[in-house]
Amino acid sequence: RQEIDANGKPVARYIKKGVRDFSFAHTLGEGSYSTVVLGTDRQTLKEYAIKILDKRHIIKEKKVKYVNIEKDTLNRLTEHPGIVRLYYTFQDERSLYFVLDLCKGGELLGVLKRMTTFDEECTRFYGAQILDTIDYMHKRGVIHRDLKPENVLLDSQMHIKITDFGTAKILKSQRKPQNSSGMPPLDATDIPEEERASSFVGTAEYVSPELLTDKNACKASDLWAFGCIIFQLLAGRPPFKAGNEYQTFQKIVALDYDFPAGFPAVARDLVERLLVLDPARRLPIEHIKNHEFFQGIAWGPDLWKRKAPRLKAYVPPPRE
Ligand code: 3S1
Repeated sequence: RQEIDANGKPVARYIKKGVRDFSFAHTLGEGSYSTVVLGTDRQTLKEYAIKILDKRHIIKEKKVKYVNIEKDTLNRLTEHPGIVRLYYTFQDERSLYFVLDLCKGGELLGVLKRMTTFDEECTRFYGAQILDTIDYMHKRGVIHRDLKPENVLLDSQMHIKITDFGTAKILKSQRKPQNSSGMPPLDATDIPEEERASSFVGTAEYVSPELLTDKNACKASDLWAFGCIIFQLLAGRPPFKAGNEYQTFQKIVALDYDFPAGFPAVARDLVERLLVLDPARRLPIEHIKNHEFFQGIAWGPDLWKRKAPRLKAYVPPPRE
């Protein structure tokens, strides 16, 4: 808002948005600690997804820290089309409000379930958008720690937007030290750091083995989850799945999984280089981008100008 001060000089005054600036419609989703509602800015008529959190419930359930992590990470990740953008936050006596990008296409998981599987072209497109977004997050010092097809939403263009940063981790140092030894510099943020009170474990099927054995997540933990997602898009099911969480964890730490018959060979090679128990030996992002599976992908901003491919299920070649 442009206003005139006491001396007659024009000043830009920022006016904080509040509950009264939006009209609320139907619920888009409900979680354990929040409800997401369709909201419209009364002035611009732009539609948003508004996440509403009950303050008493958040305090009672000791989730204050996670609400702050979500706000802080989203405020750090504002310049990328692959991340659900946080526009405004405000509160009233009862609730906290996060005004977010509306994702009309819903969850990638829902789309995948309707399709059963994705063909190689769809998997390449959605895989590339997810990887480009992970690359941006990691460069901004954020590890998501709970990547899965439920946390990948689709906008009206059927482009992805990653959500749910409540369990993300903000890395402290982002500096790469100079050295004169001729050795490649170690990136402190690539080495799992000690985390005392780390009781957090993401969704069982996508949890990395290092989280289960050392209680430590690093950037490469997101690439393990990425490998699980690539497998799931083509196979229609995640690689590690069992009757209960404990059995799923046992499969993960034993790298006990199989490719369905007819799984494409090039994609299999990529998944095998991502589902590697030692996080230090997992394919780094730059190598994933250059893997044959992603041949022909233009990385960077052009990836977000492309028209999404028509959804098609994977049809395995006939067996001999
Ligand atoms: C709770 C449970 C919320 C829905 C739509 C499951 C989150 C949800 C949601 C949006 C968001 C889901 C977040 C940002 C949205 C997912 N933008 O449109 O279905």
